[in-house]
Amino acid sequence: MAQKLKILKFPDPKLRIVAKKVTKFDKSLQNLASDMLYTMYEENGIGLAATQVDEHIRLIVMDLSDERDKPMFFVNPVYKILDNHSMASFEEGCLSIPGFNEEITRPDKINLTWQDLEGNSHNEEPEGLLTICIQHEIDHLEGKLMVDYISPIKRDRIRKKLSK
Ligand code: K1U
Ligand code: ZN
Repeated sequence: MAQKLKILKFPDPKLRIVAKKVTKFDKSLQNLASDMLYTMYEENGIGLAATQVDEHIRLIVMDLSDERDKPMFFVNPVYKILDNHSMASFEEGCLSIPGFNEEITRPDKINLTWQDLEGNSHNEEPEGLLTICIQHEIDHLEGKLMVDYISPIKRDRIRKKLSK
């Protein structure tokens, strides 16, 4: 039975830890992925990185479907920005920064490599929201947050609001 995990909130310093590569594709990895997916659904999110639940390994869960029945798991994801990319803006949210949405500009064409929960390798050029969401989630694994893309003044205002 999956469990709901606590999501770290900005400005918790643990959100700045750089996640380690996954080397063991075992039952405990599957259990964590299943708890993260349950937590993401409970919080109405479309993605969640292990860093956000205080687990510092390179694991991401996602579901971009309207029916919330197409879970995706990304282990050790890496992306390269394609030469023919443009920059595109999207109003992003973050479960670690509740009540805050911001237009973030990111490259719109990437090549993505990852492993699944069994350790099999995959490579794809994703489209649409997946391109945006995976960059947001990989930022979490690097200890980077949406607020790092905005002005220090605005970031400080959010920090004060969420520290109360
Ligand atoms: O990683 C997270 O904090 C989850 C985050 C993922 C995300 C949303 C939007 C753009 C990039 C990454 C969320 O799920 S926020 C909540 C949400 O469901 C949502 C917010 C804005 C647009 C679409 C969905
Ligand atoms: Zn986030």
